[in-house]
Amino acid sequence: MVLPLAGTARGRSDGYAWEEVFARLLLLVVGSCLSAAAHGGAIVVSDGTFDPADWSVTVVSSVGGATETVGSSESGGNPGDYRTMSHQLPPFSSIAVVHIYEAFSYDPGALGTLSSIDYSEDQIQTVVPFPGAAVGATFAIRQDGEFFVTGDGTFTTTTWAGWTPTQWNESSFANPDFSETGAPIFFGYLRSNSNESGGGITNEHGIDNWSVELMPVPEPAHALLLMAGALVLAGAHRARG
Ligand SMILES: [Ca+2]
Repeated sequence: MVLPLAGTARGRSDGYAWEEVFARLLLLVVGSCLSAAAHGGAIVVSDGTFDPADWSVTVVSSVGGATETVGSSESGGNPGDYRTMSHQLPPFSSIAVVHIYEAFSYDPGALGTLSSIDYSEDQIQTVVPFPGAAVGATFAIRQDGEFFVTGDGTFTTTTWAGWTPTQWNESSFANPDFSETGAPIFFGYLRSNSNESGGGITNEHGIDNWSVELMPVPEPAHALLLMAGALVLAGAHRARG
């Protein structure tokens, strides 16, 4: 059975056809811009369950044989599941480890220049080597294989506590590229520790409710195109009427 090609086979002898075709093409362009503009609002990426498969772990510094082991717990979080880390620190040792959430990246080329970042996480120490022991914490990003960190979220808490630092932008980091020519950006966090004593120590801690809120720069060009499309459409309709 052959379906009739309704519409497409109909001849156009009036003078408005090309105007309408142009208007429809523009509408298509406007439509694709609309989908991009939808990203003009904030993009929130968060993890409160911490499937190990979603995260990479990179030891960026280790002195004196310090190590970090990573795990997950199905209870005791804030609430439920959380991500566990344990630092084993021989005498006079130190370590710094970057954890990156690999399940999402922000591509400025597709989503637009990244304007600002709001970050928050919940922290806890579950096994402290001595009262008042601290764990170093910062926010971390990775771009083009390079790590950049910012903020000081060093914590001593032994109950869940939130770290909600100030809003960041490109200048908060050493040398990343948040513009449309920048490579995709990945997000995570850093943990560090040091032992300046002559005895080995272990420090166990956790993270929950890791959350990144990304704000792209609004693009006024889209709004202008939208207006142009609407005007051409209005013109085409007037011509037909
Ligand atoms: Ca949780």
